[in-house]
Amino acid sequence: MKSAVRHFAAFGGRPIFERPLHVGAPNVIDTESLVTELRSVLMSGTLTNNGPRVREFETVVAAMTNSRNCVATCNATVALQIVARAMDLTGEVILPSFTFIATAHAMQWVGLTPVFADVDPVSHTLCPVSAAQCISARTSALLPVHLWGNSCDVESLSELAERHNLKLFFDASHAFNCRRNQRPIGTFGQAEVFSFHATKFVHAVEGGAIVTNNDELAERCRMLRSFGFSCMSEVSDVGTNAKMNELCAAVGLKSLDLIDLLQSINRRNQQSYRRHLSGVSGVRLIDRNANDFTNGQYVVLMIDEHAFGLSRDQVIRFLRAEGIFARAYFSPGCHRAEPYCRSALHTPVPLPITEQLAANIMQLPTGSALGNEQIQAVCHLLQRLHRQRREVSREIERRGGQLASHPHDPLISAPLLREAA
Ligand code: T4K
Repeated sequence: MKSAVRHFAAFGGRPIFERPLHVGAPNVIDTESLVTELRSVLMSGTLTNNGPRVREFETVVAAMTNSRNCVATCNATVALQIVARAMDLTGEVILPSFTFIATAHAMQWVGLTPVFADVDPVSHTLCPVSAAQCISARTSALLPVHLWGNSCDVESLSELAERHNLKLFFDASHAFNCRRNQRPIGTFGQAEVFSFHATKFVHAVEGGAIVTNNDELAERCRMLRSFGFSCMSEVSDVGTNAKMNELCAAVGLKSLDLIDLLQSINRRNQQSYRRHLSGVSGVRLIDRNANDFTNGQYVVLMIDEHAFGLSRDQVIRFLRAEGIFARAYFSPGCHRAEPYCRSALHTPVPLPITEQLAANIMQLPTGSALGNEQIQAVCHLLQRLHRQRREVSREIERRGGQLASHPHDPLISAPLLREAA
């Protein structure tokens, strides 16, 4: 039990968790049956190029999202590029700045200009009013993101896209098996893209999927995914290699088998965090939208520095020193990252909500690696940091901002320059 401030690992005490807890630690799949399945794939002689496991994976994903078509890919980043190419987008694409950099990079990579709009302060998804202000003669599409599994304001964004004759496709990397007003994510806009990266609650080690009800678009995506081949030897477009392989598909299928269990674990963890953090001033767990069903794969906190007594960055440093590897997704917003920060073209409107979220939002570990005991320890630490905020701030100041890091922390330690409140 840590009682004096010198016992905090950031001040040289012993970390609570020698083996760190991660945001995004892969959920454990039934290893025995997975190994049997992987052996059978390896023995089958078909390892990639639209094999039976990939086709089965696509069938399952299409069924679960109520979509007519699913095109499995090697990851979501390339899937977004393929959709953009398949829809012949040109010029500018409007997307939120408050997202993983892959959303922006995917567009830039295919020669489009990402233009950043602000997000809604409650759902953290693309604000239709801000997006409307970004529309120019060069805009060809809107690319909203269902961040944390929270659905976008699909109705307003569809109406906006229609009014300006823009394509609409969604980055649904966080939102597999989520629903908006009972309707599955995967059926909105011209297409939606999921990620099945190892850090996602269901995963294929690396993987992505394009889902669409537009058969023609699906066919084009399929062709672009495999070098632009329209049949075995005929090339009809400049394609890429974005195929999912059979081993990844086999992992993905096993992971999908466990989806109910993994979702209930996430929900249980969310409730546990909520219970233990209620009453801690300055810490707020972000809620899902009222009519959404979400997969709960991100535990997202807002730190109010004034009320909590320490800044978000300071809280993260203290947690990480203890082996609780909290993250600050997605700080700074994409508009502050290279190369977008260099040109006003990318940021035509002010982004006050993005700035605010990027400075105050953080994520805590969840998933099958965590039980109530670990969650209690994380919350207890937050409670203690708040209770001892004044002594902690004084001690940070005394040390000139120099804090100790966890021995396994890959983030380079930097002095804390900001003053504690
Ligand atoms: N759009 C959005 C909105 C996204 O969030 C993402 C990806 C994409 C598009 C693109 O999807 P993909 O092309 O990746 O399919 C991670 C993931 O790499 C990335 O997929 C994810 N979003 C993003 C939010 O988080 P990093 O750089 O934070 O990953 P990394 O390697 O630091 O992993 C996080 C932690 O998880 C590690 O510190 C340790 C733990 N971990 C991770 C892996 C991979 C493990 O314990 N074992 C593992 O195997 O980006």
